[in-house]
Amino acid sequence: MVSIDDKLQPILTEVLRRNAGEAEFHQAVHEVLESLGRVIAKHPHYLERSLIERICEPERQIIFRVPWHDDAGHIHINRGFRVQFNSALGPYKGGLRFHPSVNVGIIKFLGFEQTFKNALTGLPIGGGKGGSDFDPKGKSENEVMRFCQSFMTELFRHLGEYTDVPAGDIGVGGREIGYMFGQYKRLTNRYEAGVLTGKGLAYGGSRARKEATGYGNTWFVEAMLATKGETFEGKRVVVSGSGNVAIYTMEKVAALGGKVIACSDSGGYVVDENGIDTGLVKEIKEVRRGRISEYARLKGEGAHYITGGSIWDVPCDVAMPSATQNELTGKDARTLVKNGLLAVGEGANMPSTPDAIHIFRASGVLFAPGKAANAGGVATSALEMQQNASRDSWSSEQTQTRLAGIMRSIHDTCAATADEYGAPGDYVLGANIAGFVKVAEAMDALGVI
Ligand code: NDP
Ligand code: 2IT
Repeated sequence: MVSIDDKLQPILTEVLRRNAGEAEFHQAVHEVLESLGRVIAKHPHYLERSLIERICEPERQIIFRVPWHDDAGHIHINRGFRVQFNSALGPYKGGLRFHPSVNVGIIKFLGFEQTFKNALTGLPIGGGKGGSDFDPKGKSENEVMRFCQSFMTELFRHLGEYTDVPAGDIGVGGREIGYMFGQYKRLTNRYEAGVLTGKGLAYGGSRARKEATGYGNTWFVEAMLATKGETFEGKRVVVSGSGNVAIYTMEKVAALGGKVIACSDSGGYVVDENGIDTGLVKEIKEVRRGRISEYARLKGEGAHYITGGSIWDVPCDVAMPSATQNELTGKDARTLVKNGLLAVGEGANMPSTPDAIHIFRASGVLFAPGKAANAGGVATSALEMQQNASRDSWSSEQTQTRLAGIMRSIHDTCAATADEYGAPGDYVLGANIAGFVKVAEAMDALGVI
């Protein structure tokens, strides 16, 4: 890891002490603090007014029991989380993750990142994140529904369109949001559409929300490539994952003339030199909830499935990690750079390890950090909240035009901030500083609360 400014070291030490064992949270805080040395040199009041310590401490952390019955009548106990990280800019906003790996450190890192990401969108949303160690894989529809209902039976008292507005993340898509919204409505006897986003179009969802994260990341990378006179046309692109973010990244990359040659899930990866057939991935993942291994069997010639090894061994011009945190290591980064990599767009949250980021930055690879590049999902969630508040429903074209404009503006803000702080082309520094300054200014104005 890169060292941080001496004046910030005691803050990091205290975060590590106070949040013992929460490795992912430590990593996320370290990365942001690394960028803030230049800010406190210019604006010492952020340090003097303890704004950095304050921003690292969540406003509220909720941990609760989630009991549910499986189809055979057995009782299971999962753990539910909601970390309400920062509400200086608006109601807490951020997804819910259902995955067996979920723990408080993971939710905290996600909530911390979300706070800066949401600030970068320019929309009035604070940061939060939640979820459970529940594993939706292999569960029946009824089991998923009962789990979602039990989860919401506790969480609902902490939510509200002016308080905290969750959405999806890993393991939580339209189906789960529907069950949770239904239970919230039943418990409160209110049709409070703006309490959750990522809703189905039939009951208050926004057009283009499902596509937003992947499309947004692709537009961000397109803008970054343009600074070097490059486009997606003819580029070989590798996208990890095959869930919501990955699918719509692949769709947009192909629409812009790129060729996606590989994608994955936690079992392995597929390579298709003819270009991944996004329609087939949607059929396997969105309809059948199957495994990516089925892709090679169904597609036939030109496609093969590989277990073991790393998807980042596949030579490409652009890498778009869209599965999970720390999925792209220093070793992977070295391989990618050796194979001629031009750009990285992080669709997932914190998918590159600190080592990997260091290698990309040192090699002159265009690198778009997740908190900027994948902000299109939450930005469109905020547009969903706007539509709900005005009891309106926008066309897909109108929503996508707003989203494209927001992604362009995030790109330009990161680039301009990096220039201002003497690090042209450093989107990590640009995103961390621009996000931090926006939140810190609002916190300062609101007093010591
Ligand atoms: P999905 O659940 O739709 O898909 C997740 C994909 O990543 C699946 O292919 C899954 O494989 C793979 N994956 C998940 N966990 C692991 C793991 N531990 N190891 C290997 N592969 C894994 O989630 P999303 O597409 O919504 O989310 C993907 C990433 O994007 C996450 O980091 C999320 O935080 C981030 N993100 C999501 C946004 C959204 O709007 N949904 C917005 C911004 C960021 P398998 O099915 O085998 O588990
Ligand atoms: O990480 C993220 O930005 C998300 N999972 C989306 C959050 C949201 O509230 O739409």
